[in-house]
Amino acid sequence: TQGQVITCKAAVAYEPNKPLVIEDVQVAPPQAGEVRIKILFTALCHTDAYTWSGKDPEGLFPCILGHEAAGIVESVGEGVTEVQPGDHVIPCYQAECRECKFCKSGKTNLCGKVRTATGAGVMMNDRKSRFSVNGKPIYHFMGTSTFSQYTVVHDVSVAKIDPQAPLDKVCLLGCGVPTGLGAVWNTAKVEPGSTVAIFGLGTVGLAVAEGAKSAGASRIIGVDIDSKKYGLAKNFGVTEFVNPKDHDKPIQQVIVDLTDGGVDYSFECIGNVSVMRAALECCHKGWGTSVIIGVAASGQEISTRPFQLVTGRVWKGTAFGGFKSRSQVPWLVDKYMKKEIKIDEYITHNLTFGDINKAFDLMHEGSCLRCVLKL
Ligand code: NAD
Ligand code: AHE
Ligand code: ZN
Repeated sequence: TQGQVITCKAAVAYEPNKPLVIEDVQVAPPQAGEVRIKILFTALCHTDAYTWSGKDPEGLFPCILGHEAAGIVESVGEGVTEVQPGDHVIPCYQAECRECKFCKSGKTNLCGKVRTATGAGVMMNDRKSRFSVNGKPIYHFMGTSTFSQYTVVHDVSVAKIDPQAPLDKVCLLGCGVPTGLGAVWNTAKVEPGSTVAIFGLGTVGLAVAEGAKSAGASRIIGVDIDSKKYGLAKNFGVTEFVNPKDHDKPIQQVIVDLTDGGVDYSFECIGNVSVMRAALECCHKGWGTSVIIGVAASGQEISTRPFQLVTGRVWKGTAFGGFKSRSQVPWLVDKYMKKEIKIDEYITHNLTFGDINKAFDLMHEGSCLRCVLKL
């Protein structure tokens, strides 16, 4: 198949919120600096639903969504040296070129090399898509488009992993689990004994709990409007549960009262701007740090009294938990293989690719964390 167009099944999002359509899609061969991957397993992340909803300012239609996956390299374009056909890989929406201003700064995991193309749904080389249906182009998404049996990505967006690792599990290391762990370890740098509040106990929030537990946090307060999340959350390290619906007081006040003035660290894992405010304001005066992880819709803005920052609270954000993707995803895979981090526990459902619309329905049910699809 090398050098040839591959026809395979992909789930195409033609319009916001309209069911995805499983189509025969043509996938062009990889050009210079590109890699074509056979995707074997993909999970769904809340961000896929966000873009599908039409609220993502970078959302383009028709497109192929999906960014939490694992597969095997099918072929590589000219000049690709770090992976070859047969390598087991995880596509990374946050690239790492190791050459740009961002990569060289040592201050961030963001990479500038292909970001303009991935935000525009095309490949960097010719600013065109490698996907088409009957000659009509279909946009890429986040530089990954894993809801397809074959996808083409930039070489700077591919992490080569241990071939022994089970791809139906480590696909989760493409997004949600590293994001939560890294928010704690890299962005907040939670110290032993710290108090932590987590808003939103989906996969990202539970990975924050897992990270906080491993960092030695003394109290891990989980906040969710769905009380079903508590039973689950205990297994990930959450020590106390607060449901905002059980209180008349603003949730920030509830947490300040519970913690003698506020928590040392808080994390927003929902994408709701009023919760982001509460997460900042439940932090302790003088040092409390709040990390925004959730992605909020186009047009939404955060606000608080500047006094909150004047009096020492710190507001931060994180993308992919601050992890350098190509360098650190293989390390996370190794940690999973050594049983140092969980993955299996986040997978509550397994379905086949044809059931992808059902998988999105499940996402809105409290019992579903991650649903893994076999392609
Ligand atoms: P999810 O839908 O599985 O989890 C969200 C949780 O928030 C659910 O348990 C829900 O009950 C709860 N919730 C909703 N509204 C609430 C409210 N008002 N108060 C308290 N709890 C509430 O989502 P996920 O896949 O875990 O992703 C979480 C967020 O993180 C999303 O916004 C996603 O787009 C974003 N995300 C960001 C990054 C990043 O790199 N920054 C990476 C992955 C995901
Ligand atoms: N296009 C969106 C951006 C959404 C966003 O912030 N994405 C996160 C990853 S979410 C993964 O589930 C991210 O990594 N952002 C940094 C980047 O470079 O995109 C919008 O709202 O505009
Ligand atoms: Zn995601």
